[in-house]
Amino acid sequence: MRIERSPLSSDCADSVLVLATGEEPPVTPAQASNKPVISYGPSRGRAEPIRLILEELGIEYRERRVGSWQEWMALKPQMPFQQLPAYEDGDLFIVQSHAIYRYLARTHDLYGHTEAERIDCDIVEEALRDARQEFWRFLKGLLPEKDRGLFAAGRLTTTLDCLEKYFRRHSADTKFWGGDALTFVDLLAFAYLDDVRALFPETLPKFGKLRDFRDRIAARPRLADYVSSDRRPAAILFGPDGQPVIDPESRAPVPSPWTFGIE
Ligand SMILES: N[C@@H](CCC(=O)N[C@@H](CS)C(=O)NCC(=O)O)C(=O)O
Repeated sequence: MRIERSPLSSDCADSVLVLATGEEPPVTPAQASNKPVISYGPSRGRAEPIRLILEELGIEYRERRVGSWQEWMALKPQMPFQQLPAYEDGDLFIVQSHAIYRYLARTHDLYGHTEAERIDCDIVEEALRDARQEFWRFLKGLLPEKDRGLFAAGRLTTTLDCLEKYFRRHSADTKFWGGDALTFVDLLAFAYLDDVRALFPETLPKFGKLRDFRDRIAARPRLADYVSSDRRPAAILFGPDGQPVIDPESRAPVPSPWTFGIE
């Protein structure tokens, strides 16, 4: 976690936008207020669990969705690791997606109540980091098995099988991944499983406990509202050709193609 003066809330942010668009961006009521800001591209990607945590908590936020190469090239050198997402709230400025998730979890009672639950959260967080990375690498065409069917029957099935066995290791009636109550890893798991639902709708139902978990989280009132709203990006990420990979059930506008994304 880094705590320092935020580069995004300074005048730099406006100058970046001016550079990208050639005109002064309008100051919206949200920008004038004191809400946390998520900076990322116009896709779900690594920012989605941040959105899901804030939505579940009912915390209003605003987003800076970097939507062009020029805008990103202007912002990139200002980022400590030249990457996004970034999260800022007042004087707090955090980069590295998992540092952001854990910060929000620690400060909003979403990190388990016992050491055993926190260890479980950490294990599941790492397993989901691997699962999401593998999924993104397939979508980017970076895995040897570029064929959809091969991926679904191979790595995806193995990963979902491991996750399901881990999920139900204590009891077939498990409701959450990190104890008896919601934690941030449930929202991380939802982000992953919902992407699987969107792009491999025939595969997720083969893992009934995971499918039921996804459906239960999607039905939580605040998340149900978010998932069906146009606040949620339609694009899961941007493919190797720069085209957005779209959730067919999304109601949000489809972003323009460009190459910002996950390696
Ligand atoms: N470890 C970092 C990885 C961040 C990362 O790879 N960000 C990508 C988008 S998902 C990015 O900024 N790509 C654009 C670039 O590297 O120019 C995290 O978890 O935040």
